[in-house]
Order: sequence, then structure tokens, then C-alpha cells
Amino acid sequence: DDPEKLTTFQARIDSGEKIEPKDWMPEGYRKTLIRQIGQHAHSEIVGQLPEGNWITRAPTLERKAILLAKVQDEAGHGLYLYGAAETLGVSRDELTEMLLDGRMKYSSIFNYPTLTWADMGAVGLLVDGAAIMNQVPLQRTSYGPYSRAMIRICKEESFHQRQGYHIMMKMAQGTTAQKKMAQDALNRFWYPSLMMFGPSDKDSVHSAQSMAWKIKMNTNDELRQKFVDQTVPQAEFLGLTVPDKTLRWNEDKGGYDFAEPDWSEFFDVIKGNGPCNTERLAARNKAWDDGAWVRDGLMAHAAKKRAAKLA
Ligand code: FAQ
Repeated sequence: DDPEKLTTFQARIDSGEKIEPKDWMPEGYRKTLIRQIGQHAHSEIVGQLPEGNWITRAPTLERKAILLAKVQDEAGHGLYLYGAAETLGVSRDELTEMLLDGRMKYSSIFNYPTLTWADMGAVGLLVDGAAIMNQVPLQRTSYGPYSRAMIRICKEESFHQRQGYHIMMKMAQGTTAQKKMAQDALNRFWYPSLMMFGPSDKDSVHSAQSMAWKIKMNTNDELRQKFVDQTVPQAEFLGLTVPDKTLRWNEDKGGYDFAEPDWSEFFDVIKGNGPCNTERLAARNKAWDDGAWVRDGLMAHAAKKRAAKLA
């Protein structure tokens, strides 16, 4: 890249200007955005599966309607994000193919199973809670289309977190068996949720450059700390216990000291060896293959229309 162009570009970032699709940008900036926005989009799409698992088994019609709406929102979030990625010169089909053959990642969290109805509460409370903590600062990210997608997504995401909290509250105030289910769901989702923020700062290969470009606004550890500080009082209010015996309020830092997740498990999950990796990718591949006739039909129809116009 031309050093003069690089300096001007960095000055625009430093002054808080947004970078738009037709502006000059370093190749690394473009590639990093495609990786992060693409991974984010894939997470929304794969993230429909663990909750989709409970739509037919929701305990009431009202809960079913709410869950259905939430999963539908996630499809929408995926589409806004694919749209933002497409402005960087990559097509949605290319991104999808990279997800399906394992060249691109999606969030580690969606490789864990949802075993009971209380998991819908834990996903809302913890997974959406972590997602918002990460996404709110991304509304100020330097790339215009990503920033605008984040603004719309955050509005819906805060409703998602609250619906999770409400499920957890009902379960925690229910029968002994229901309270036990809520506690069990919190126990299973706690550490995987902490992993959503990515590896600890010393192992985060992309953070320094991504923060200099304001693609990321905070480090992984900063956001993880904020998430713990926000979530522990919520769990306490519900009468539930965070599964961390080392958890202590630290007056000096004004935040909790907490146990790190098992990072070897995290790296194993992102390599493809989590409890549900195979199942999740198989489900997405099946959906893509089953939809081939629709895509082919639409393309054939469009070609016919074009030919008729030319004739
Ligand atoms: N899972 O150098 P860093 C949602 C990879 S929310 C898998 O720290 P970076 C809403 C990383 O790609 C979830 N892989 O990376 C919802 C890199 O590998 P690479 C989606 C991970 O990018 C809720 C390597 O580790 N949200 O879907 C993870 O600077 C409920 C080194 O890591 C976003 O994607 C992980 N957790 O920071 C939907 C937010 N963490 O590519 C349904 C946007 C790291 O070199 C239901 N993304 N890796 O092979 C980000 O903010 C960042 O990309 C981070 C990672 C913070 C996730």
C-alpha cells in the first residue's frame, strides 16, 4: 500500500470519520472487515439452530410466538451483516460457501447444545447479554455499513436479552425442579459465554491492528470484564449462583475477579471439535443443498426475463 495513502487513511480513522465502500482502504482493513463481519453474519445464521430446536416445544403459545420472532430477527441480522460485507467486494454466495466448507468461522457458543427449556432463558440472558456487550461499542466502528447494521441490530438485541431474563425469572421463581433447571442452564452456559469475547488479550492476534483501525473498539478482556460485572448482579437477583467459586468483588479495580474459561476447550471448539460442530455445519449444508432448486429456479426466471427484454 502507498505510504501516503496509508497516512491519510489513518488520519481519517483517528479523527473519527467513517470509511465508506467507495473510499480507498488498505487491503488488510478490507480483509479484516470481511473476516469479522462475515463471521458475525454466520454466527447469526448458525445461532438460529440452538433456539430453533425449542420452537416446537415452547411451553405456551405466547412463548412460542416470542421465540419464533427472536429467531426470525436473527435471520434478519445475518442478512444486514451479509449486506454490509458485500459492500467490501465479496458476494453472499462466496461467504456462505466459505462457512459451509469450514474456511470461515462462526461464534464458538453455537457449538453447545440446548438441552432444556431453561436453556432458552440462559441463551437470552448470557449469550444475547454477551452479544450486546460486544455490539454496542461496534455501533461506533469505523466502517460505515457495519456501524449502521450494528445500530439496527442492537435495538433488537436488547429485547432478546430481556426475554431471556424473563424466562430465567419465571423458572427461578417456579417449582424446585424449575429452579434447578435454571441453575443447570446457567452453569452450562456461563463459561462458553465468557469465551464469546475471544481469547485473552495476550493471545488475541488481531486486536492491536483492529483497534488501531477502530474495527474493534475494545479488547476482548475489557468486554469480558464488563459482561461479568453486569451479569453477576442479575444472576444474584434471580437467586441463582454463578458457577465460579473464585468470584469476588475487587474494590480497587471496581469490578469482579473471576475465573478464566478453559482456553484449551475454546481452541478445540473453534478447531471444529465442540459438542455440536458437526451437527451445526451438517444442518447448514443440508439447508443450502435443499434450497438449490429455488436458487436455480430464480436464476432461470431472471435469465428468461432478461432475454425477453432484449428481444
Ligand atoms: N468464536 O485475534 P482474536 C450473535 C477467533 S453474537 C469463534 O481475538 P478478533 C448474536 C478469531 O476469529 C456472536 N472464533 O480475533 C446471537 C481468530 O481466528 P482467525 C457473534 C473466535 O476477530 C445471539 C482467533 O480466534 N458476534 O451471534 C471467537 O480480533 C443469540 C483469534 O482471536 C461477533 O462476531 C469465538 N468466540 O476478535 C445470535 C461480534 N473469538 O479468524 C443468535 C463481532 C475469537 O484468525 C443467538 N466480532 N475467535 O482464524 C468481534 O468482535 C471479534 O471478531 C471477536 C474476536 C471479539 C469475536
